[in-house]
Amino acid sequence: MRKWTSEIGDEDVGRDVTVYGWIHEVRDLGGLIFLILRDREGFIQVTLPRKKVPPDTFDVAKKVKRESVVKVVGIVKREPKAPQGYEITPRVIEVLNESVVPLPLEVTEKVPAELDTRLDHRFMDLRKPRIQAIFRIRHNILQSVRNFLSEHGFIEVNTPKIVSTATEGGTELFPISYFEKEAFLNQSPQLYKQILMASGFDRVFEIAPIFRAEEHNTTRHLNEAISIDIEMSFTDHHGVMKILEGLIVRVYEDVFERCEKFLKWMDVELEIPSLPFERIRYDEAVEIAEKRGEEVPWGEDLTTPALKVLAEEIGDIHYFIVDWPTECKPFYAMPYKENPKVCRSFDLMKGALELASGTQRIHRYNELVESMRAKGLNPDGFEFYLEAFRYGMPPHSGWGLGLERLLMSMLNLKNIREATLFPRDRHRLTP
Ligand code: AMO
Repeated sequence: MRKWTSEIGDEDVGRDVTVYGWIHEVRDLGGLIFLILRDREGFIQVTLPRKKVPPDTFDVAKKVKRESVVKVVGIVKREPKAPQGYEITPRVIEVLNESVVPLPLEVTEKVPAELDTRLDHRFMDLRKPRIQAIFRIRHNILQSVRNFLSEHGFIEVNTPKIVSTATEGGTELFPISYFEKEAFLNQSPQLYKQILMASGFDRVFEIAPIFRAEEHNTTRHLNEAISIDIEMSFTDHHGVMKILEGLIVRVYEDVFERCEKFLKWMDVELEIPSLPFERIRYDEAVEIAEKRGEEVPWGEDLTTPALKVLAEEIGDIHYFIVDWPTECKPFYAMPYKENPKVCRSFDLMKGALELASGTQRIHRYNELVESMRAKGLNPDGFEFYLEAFRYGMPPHSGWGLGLERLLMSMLNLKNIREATLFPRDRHRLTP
């Protein structure tokens, strides 16, 4: 008998339904009370004319506090002025758990709140339909990713998050104590997804947290993020770029199709990108930036201002920046034979935001060891990884795609913290 508010339809008119939810609003006009009940799927108006409902039910409605959890049983009527076109005249209103007043945060959003206040009381912030929509869409993205990659022959795996080495240069590791040994939280499944290529899995993907001890507090960085990673054998970087652009388009199509209600809650109009994505070389990107007065010394990462002017020139679209200087990318990136200063690498951008990066990997043992040394790494610490390259490692490529960045760019969120339930940043360790 229980229905979500969204399930109430013409077939319920004149019948009894039971709904559960939170008291979103109370309008008490004396002899007539309107309660707006909110559940996961939307709202329903509960209308109590004093003369038409049992006196004790009317009394409960008189006293009920906003955000209390209630059960409502009553008859459905058509009501064009109500949020979903229906209202319930209740027989019973049972308060299952009363809320304390005042509320730490306004769910109706009549009073705007700072992001920090919202995150401090995140459980309450997440009650807002506009905010909950982000996570309903996120759920659909993940489903879409899993379907797409499975259809393309990828196998979902989980690799350890407690590890002994760094993988990505540039960001620091979080040290943890692991009995008598030194250990770290993993920055990326990089080494393990590569090892699985030596095991013959051929195509794997993982959706899991990555931990990065970024000191800087930006609107694009988290200290704990979710990365969608793939690794694929017998293909080069072009092969995995094709998978990546195909995946992005599929995710947009699926969200467009399945999340109409949530996109509406968020007031977002989705534009499905078209294939193939533009590819521009690193040196072309630098040239564009420099024409607009943003100097990028060759071999350095593109700065935020450089990416901003690049996005202004190219537009707020998906595009790849390919063929990065070898010194910009980690040790496992494969340099071009004909020009080892440049490697088989790419970043996927949306406007000025980096969504993903990937490379073809060095699969020959000697070259890999040499590349590690050139980057100042000691191969001894990577023995468990390097061993896999000695006994038949296929050529392979892969990428990592930041889930929060994908959500952020899709839904025009201004801060990456909006795209994660309980963000971990430079200052935030709770909730
Ligand atoms: P990279 O370090 O570029 O590459 O990370 C891949 C993608 O992960 C996301 N990301 C982050 N998102 C939020 N906060 C962070 N601190 C953060 N750090 C990374 C970004 C980024 O594009 N091993 C390679 C991938 C590969 O080559 O397979 C890697 O980790 O969206």
